[in-house]
Amino acid sequence: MSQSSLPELRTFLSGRVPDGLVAILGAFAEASATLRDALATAPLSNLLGATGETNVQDEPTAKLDAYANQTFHRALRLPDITRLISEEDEAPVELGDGTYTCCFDPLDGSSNIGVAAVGSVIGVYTGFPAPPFGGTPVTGRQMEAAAFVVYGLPTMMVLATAGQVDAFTFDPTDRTWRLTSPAVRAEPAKYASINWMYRDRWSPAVARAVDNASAGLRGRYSGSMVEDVLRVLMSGGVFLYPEDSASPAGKLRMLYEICPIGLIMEWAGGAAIDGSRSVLDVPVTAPHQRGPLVAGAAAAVERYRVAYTAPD
Ligand code: AHM
Ligand code: MG
Repeated sequence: MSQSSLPELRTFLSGRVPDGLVAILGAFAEASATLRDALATAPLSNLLGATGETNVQDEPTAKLDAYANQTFHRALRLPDITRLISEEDEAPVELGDGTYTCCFDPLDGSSNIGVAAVGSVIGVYTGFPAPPFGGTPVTGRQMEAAAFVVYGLPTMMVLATAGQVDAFTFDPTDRTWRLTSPAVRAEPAKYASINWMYRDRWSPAVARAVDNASAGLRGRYSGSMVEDVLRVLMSGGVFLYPEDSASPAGKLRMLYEICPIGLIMEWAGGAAIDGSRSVLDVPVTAPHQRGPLVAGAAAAVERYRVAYTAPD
């Protein structure tokens, strides 16, 4: 049953952020709703499986990766957007001379397509250097907003605007996003979320930092960062994807995975670091730059930092 008394996303945003940003976040939300419908019926509509191609990162492209990328590209051709950077595109797509650069992961958690929750992530940046991107570094501090969606039941969007984090639930009866958790605060740690099967790949510093951060916590790991981060934020915990011998720089990407989660965590009173410093202070000089991520309850993240930076 629809709870139409709860504030709707565009009403919530209007007056709170500039009109251009209202349009961008509204378009992101609408595209996410379209993607949610496609995901809900994917096995019935021949949308599962691979396209047979690989993306810029040499990963096989799922049909839904391609569909999701197209959906966000269509939605985000807006006058206030200068360029779009997507996980699925080799190069930034230049649009015009607007204020914002939108960096997005159209479908996060691709290994879970058809079997478990997946999501979408966006970071909205200002002051991005003109192309070719690479000379002047960008940092996550340049974001004015960030959001991620988890296509589960319920389908939820966590949104960081104006220094605050709020969570919205998609209402399929009238296709609105309604504010269901205002002013979210990162809960004290209860869960640790990491791929423990990679322990043999960790350096001694990473191994002792993981142990220090996760001591006394319960384990939960889905393989979809968005789902794991939602749990960490709402139920309390720490999400970790450190660098390892297979991904020496880390696996996750700075602009459209790590930084948006970093902004959300910091504005919710939690923390997000690369091991020693906030992920929002890491200079980024390439669209698909990778990094390590340890994000969640401030005390657990601090336990990681202390052990990681201690002398061997
Ligand atoms: P993707 O954007 O291609 O889906 O990759 C990112 C995903 C994250 O959602 C998740 O945390 C991680 O990769 C899982 O990786 P692994 O299977 O190595 O644990
Ligand atoms: Mg991803």
